[in-house]
Amino acid sequence: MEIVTLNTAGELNRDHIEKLFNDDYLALRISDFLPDPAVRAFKKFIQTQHMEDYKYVGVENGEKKEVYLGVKRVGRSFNTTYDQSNTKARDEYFELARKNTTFFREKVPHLNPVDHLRLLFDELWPQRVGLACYEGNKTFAGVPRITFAEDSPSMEKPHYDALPAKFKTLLKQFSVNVYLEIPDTGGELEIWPERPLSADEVYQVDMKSDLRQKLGKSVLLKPLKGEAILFNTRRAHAIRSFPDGCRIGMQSFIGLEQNGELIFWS
Ligand SMILES: O=C(O)CCC(=O)C(=O)O
Ligand SMILES: [Fe+2]
Repeated sequence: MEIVTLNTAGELNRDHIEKLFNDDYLALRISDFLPDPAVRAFKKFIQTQHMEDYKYVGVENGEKKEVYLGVKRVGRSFNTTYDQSNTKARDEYFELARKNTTFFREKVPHLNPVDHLRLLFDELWPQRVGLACYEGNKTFAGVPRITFAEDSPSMEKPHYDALPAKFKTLLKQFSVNVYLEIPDTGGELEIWPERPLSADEVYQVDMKSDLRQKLGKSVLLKPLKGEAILFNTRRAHAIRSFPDGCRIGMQSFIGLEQNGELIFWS
């Protein structure tokens, strides 16, 4: 399975997107997606912001559970709204979604790399492309994710990401990460080149089981500063631990809907 690397955002075309969606690629890498001055500006801003634990929602012993996999985030993520009886969490997510989008634009005078990718996809993809919308509210896309060396061993646990079917039945789900800081040693993105699971299958995987032992051989990708990497999040993936420093990226999911439309959200 191929890993394709483009030198610049300008090289991206519709064929690459089709091949990514068709799972012909294990990953699509775009070098220098975010120019250096912008990498520095986003990183500097993110490092001054309040951070919360970015809990992963997985299944343990048949029940949905939040698991801390070593990642912190700035702003909220949509998975905080998965428990639909918690209307407060949902309201807060959407309130912060608007606020954070505006705040980032005011504070960092560079094009947000996740917005940039969303625009590129909109220009190249024949169907509609846009932020995901739930109950009339637009989501936020481009959450900053931060991991410090001491928390990094928790990220080695393989996981899958899938929007629960109660929100939307997506054909496929991908992720884009744009990297602002990568430790010198370790911090690789690890992907298992196996058949992507369905959303339902993802929620049958027990996070307590030793997934690493069950999965076959993986592929390691060492991200570069300013690079964008896209991959199918219904394939098992993990991040390798690192002894020093921190790892910072900005991330959005990309959902391929049944009708070919694309939605972005974090
Ligand atoms: O930080 C990364 O390299 C990958 C993050 C991840 O797990 C995801 O985008 O789903
Ligand atoms: Fe993930």
